[in-house]
Amino acid sequence: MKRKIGLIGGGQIGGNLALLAIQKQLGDVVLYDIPQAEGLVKGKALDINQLTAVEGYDCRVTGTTDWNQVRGSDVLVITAGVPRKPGMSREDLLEVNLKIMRDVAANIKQYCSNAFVINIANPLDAMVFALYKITGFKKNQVVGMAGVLDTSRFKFFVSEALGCSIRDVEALVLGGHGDDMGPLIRHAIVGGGRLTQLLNKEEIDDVVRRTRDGGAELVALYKTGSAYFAPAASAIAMAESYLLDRKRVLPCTAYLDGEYGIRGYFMGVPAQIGAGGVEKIFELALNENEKAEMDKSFDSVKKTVASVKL
Ligand code: A3D
Repeated sequence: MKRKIGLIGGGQIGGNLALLAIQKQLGDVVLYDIPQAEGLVKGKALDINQLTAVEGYDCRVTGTTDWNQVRGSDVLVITAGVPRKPGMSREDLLEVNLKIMRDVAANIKQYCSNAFVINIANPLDAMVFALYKITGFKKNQVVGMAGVLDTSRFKFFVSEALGCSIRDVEALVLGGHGDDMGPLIRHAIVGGGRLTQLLNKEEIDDVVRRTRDGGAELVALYKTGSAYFAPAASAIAMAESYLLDRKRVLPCTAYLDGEYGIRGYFMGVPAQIGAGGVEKIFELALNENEKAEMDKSFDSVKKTVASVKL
């Protein structure tokens, strides 16, 4: 039987998620949005369905404003929420997006109690915390997408700096999805060699700065919203690992229950995603500097989460 992928929010990222899910033939897609956006999701669904003949895809997209059609989804990806505009921080979105998350999470609880849920809406770490609390779902069933994207940006800037294939860059970004996210320089490997021996300090600082500002750089370019191609591809990698039980170890915003000395919060860490959802958290041996960076990032996450009134 085909799997069912529910996409909550049919805007820029939602539309790209639908397209990628069909191109990868992960299952049938339901693209949900509010009644004001009915034409948008019905249009995107029809448009994508009209390309299925080109490559012979057997999966289909349904655009809807009715939660009944989302019912029973195997995996959900949430993009319902407002994106940043130039000059805004992710935290500036908290109030407006929390209101949306209250509605979305209550419906998820009612219609999709067995789904694996991936949140993308910002501020990411606080929104996934709210989602977890409102649904009351198990800790392995709820996760946020940020680390795959931040890590992909990190790898891209490394490959650009070295002029080498991105395939041979191994790297990771830890921590919250904020301005103090932590690209792990010491753990970055290119073709078996350490990044620290391949680039000088200024070059590495530049890669780190561009990774941290990766989202803001796109907001400044787009002017009316934020990144959407790379965020969609990143969430699809997570959904795919769940649906196909790939057990990939991906940087995800996962619930920490003592790992990294943190309990009761969601933070970006390497996590194994398989049929059991978040099956395992990988704890890296961090040095003093890396621990300090993780703590700093955690302080920012705690501060935003403290403003989450459910
Ligand atoms: P956009 O194109 O505006 O789409 C958002 C959609 O959500 C719109 O179509 C809205 O109609 C819809 N929506 C609003 N309220 C509801 C509701 N109650 N139920 C269902 N749908 C609703 O935004 P986007 O797709 O560019 O971005 C979506 C979110 O992702 C924003 O919060 C961004 O900040 C966030 N984002 C996160 C990352 C991360 O890496 C974590 C990257 C890029 C964007």
